[in-house]
Amino acid sequence: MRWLWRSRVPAQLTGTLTAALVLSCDHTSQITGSGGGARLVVSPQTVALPEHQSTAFVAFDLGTAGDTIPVAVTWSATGGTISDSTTSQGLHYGRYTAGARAGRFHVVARDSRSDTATATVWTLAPPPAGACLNQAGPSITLSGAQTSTYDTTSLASSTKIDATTAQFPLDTSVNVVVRVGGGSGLCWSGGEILGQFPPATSWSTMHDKYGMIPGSQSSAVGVRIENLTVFAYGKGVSFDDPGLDSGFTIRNAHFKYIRDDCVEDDFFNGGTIDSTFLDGCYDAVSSQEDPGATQGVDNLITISNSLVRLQALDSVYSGPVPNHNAFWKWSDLAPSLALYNNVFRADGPSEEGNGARMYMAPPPGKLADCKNNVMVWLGSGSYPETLPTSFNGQPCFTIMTGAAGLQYWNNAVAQWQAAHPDPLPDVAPPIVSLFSPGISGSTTLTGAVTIIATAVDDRAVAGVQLQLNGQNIGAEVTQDGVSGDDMFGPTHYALTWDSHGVANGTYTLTAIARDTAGQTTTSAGVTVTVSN
Ligand SMILES: [Ca+2]
Repeated sequence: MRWLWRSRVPAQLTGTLTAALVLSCDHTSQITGSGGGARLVVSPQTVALPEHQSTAFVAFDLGTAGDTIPVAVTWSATGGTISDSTTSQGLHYGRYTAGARAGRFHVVARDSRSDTATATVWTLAPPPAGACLNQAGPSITLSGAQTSTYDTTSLASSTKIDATTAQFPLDTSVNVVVRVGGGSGLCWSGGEILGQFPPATSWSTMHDKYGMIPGSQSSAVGVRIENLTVFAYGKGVSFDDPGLDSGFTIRNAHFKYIRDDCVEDDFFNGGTIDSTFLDGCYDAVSSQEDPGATQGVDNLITISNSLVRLQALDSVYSGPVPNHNAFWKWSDLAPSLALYNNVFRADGPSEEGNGARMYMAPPPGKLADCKNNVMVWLGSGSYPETLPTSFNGQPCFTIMTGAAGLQYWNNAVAQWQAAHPDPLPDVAPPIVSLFSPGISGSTTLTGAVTIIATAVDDRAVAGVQLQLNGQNIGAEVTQDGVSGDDMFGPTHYALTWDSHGVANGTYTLTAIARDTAGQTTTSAGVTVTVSN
């Protein structure tokens, strides 16, 4: 569509107006009027701004030829005030000042024909300042190796749980490692929740394994979760109560190899994820209603300064393995998103599509604000969905691909790790399973075969040694796949081996994974037949 302008548009608004006009071609639902001729437009259509801050809106009638037609406009607003400022060459300006309450509000322009156009204003609460351990309130300290769950829903408001040295390598029978609740303004800082579930563990088992559930039938309004590591659980953190988990913050956290949702927000609470590394998720953030969930369209989730990577898993909800789903698992009833300064990485498309409400781009109509995000796309072809390149005239997503994209991601990870040193000893051995044979591929080995094991560590895998009946075959494999979503991608260690090296017969194949601290784990055995 080509727009013709009778009036000169001020340079500072050109980007905003262009974005708004493009949007208005696709999303006219916010604009009502008599139809048939000019229609009233307000721009920008969606804006986010801090409490008490001001921003400009502009309204004009848009002619059928794409021209602007001078029009008198009256403004009204919720959540703040709007004052009529100037009219120039058909562009009618209003200045909106946000109030002291965070939330979703509206600005309405009405012209002399009683046509109206509505814009959405997201008023942002100031992010929590400083480390939450510095807040005033009662203090609890958890130290060293933890041998049981931490489960309390009776904490006083503003309680600080200092888990800086706590490590939870709990038995795989445990479903929820940490629950905290009871009051508002709780603070959890530090600690490691270390799963020991082999990669072959079924998705249905992993689905019910939670690192942390704040609230859980008790209040955790405004909970702050900082410096937490969760490795190899089904969920990193799950907010599971409508309203009781509102206003959450996850900051400086590291969730690695998460087998379902890295962050689950299926009751549509608003919150912030900041400076956090979601390091291999089946789904990155889920906001898809559970029974009992209420409307979340007035809530906002802000993701900022974070790294988010999807990881193809060996045990999945559906489809051929390995695969992953999407960055956003999102309901129409879910919150909107503000995305600032994040780096995302996907090595392939989502297994499930938009029909399953899996979105590789911000879900339709859910972007409240966006600036300076990078999508590292290491799959084949073009990115599977359309990412917005700009939002209100500012850069929103830049796509990087190939070697340059991988380098950009690796640099971002190195920077995050340098800024988030891990002071604790590595106490968790790796998790390891055989993938092929095991989950995929023939158990009859003939001639040269490629054997693939999947190994992941809370820190780093040093190598994987394959064995037949306890005897090494081949050298230790020290490098997993660099990129890709198939069985040769990250976490997958492949050995090509000539099966003529042993006599025909039946053997037990195992894989021994070793982490950089020297701890080892031997996989479950797979019975194979060598037949040459
Ligand atoms: Ca380890």
